[in-house]
Amino acid sequence: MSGMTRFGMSMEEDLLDKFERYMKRKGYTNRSEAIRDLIRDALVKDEWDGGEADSIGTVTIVYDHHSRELSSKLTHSQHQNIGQVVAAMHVHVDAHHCLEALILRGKGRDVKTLGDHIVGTKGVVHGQMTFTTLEAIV
Ligand code: NI
Repeated sequence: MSGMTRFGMSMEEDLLDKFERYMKRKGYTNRSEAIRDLIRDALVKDEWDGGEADSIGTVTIVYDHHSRELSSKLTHSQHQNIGQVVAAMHVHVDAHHCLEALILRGKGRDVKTLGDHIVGTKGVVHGQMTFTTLEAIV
């Protein structure tokens, strides 16, 4: 990490009030740290969109395991992309539902394509993906 540089910033009062409330809700006590986190988030998103950077995506899905075809499709997707699925955790949530948390790694574009495919598989009750890249933030 490089040294810190100070810089001034101007902002409308209304916007600052909203930002202060956002910081309080998120538990920030330091305005600079809150702004740094927002900038890191924007840079990660930008790199992700660029598609080439080494990226890590976390995909969480919930599905009904009674649908054999769905379980089989989801397992098939993971085996077909074995190099990109670096970890998988399966939790039996209740009598019907399973939750899977998958860690995907590869070029941003490829990770996003696979994650979107898994989340969008018909029968997935809920799914979401978060992502990060090291190049943008370290
Ligand atoms: Ni299960």
